[in-house]
Amino acid sequence: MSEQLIYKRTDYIQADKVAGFCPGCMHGTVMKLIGEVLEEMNLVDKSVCTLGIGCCGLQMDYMACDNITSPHGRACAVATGIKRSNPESLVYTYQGDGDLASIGLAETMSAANRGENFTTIFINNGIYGMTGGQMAPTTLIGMKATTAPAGRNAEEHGYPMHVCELLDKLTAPHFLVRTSCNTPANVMKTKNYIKKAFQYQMEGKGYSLVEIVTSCPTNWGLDSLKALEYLEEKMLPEYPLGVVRDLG
Ligand SMILES: Cc1ncc(C[n+]2csc(CCOP(=O)(O)OP(=O)(O)O)c2C)c(N)n1
Ligand code: SF4
Repeated sequence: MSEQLIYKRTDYIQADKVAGFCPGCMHGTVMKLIGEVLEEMNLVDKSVCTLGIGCCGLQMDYMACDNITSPHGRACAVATGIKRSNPESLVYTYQGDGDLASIGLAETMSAANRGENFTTIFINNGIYGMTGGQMAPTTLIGMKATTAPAGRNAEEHGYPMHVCELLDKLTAPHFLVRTSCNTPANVMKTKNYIKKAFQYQMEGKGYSLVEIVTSCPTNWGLDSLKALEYLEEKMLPEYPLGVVRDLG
């Protein structure tokens, strides 16, 4: 009987690597989706990832495509240089919310405002993951962080930042969407959004950002399943899913 291949690991992930992300972390899921999209589009060898600093940057240990780790927050500036000097490459940044929306907000806004022709994959887990749970711009009101042990309060810390909606105030961005990987259906949607963003880039249509609302069970102090519940009950009402802008 001949064998039928029904699933194979994406070539974008090095064959000998086992993911070291915490149980329940969605970085690994998103990484797999990016790999599947690049493979389906035949772009693995043409892709360049500019990584932010944080757990998002751990991807460099696993991926089998060109990548560069940017100084903290500067992934969009680095991607600008790479894409402008290699316009035929598929260039994307992969950044957490501390990296993209805190120390890197200026670079993110400026690249989006210039309509740079690359894609940002933005992992919004509401907290600084790698450094142990400090408050991020996306931390929810009432959510505990090591720098807000009583929970974020608006008076002292301001409000959770909605990156897609902020960028939607700019003229240039082509595609802005917020998605999640909390259910199989949303995993598939996320894959399709990443593919759409990459397609737009290859058609030269300008800046796109795919925000993915994810969990950080370790720094949320929850097990994987409870973290999923928290994501659905608390994160998604604050960060509603859907297309914010699609210029087609
Ligand atoms: C200039 C600079 N400041 C601070 C740090 C310390 N630092 C490393 S990762 C990080 C936060 C990362 O959080 P996030 O972007 O949310 O990514 P995650 O770990 O959740 O994927 C910080 C503050 C650094 N590496 N460089
Ligand atoms: S600390 Fe959080 S973001 Fe980092 S690998 Fe663990 S669960 Fe993922």
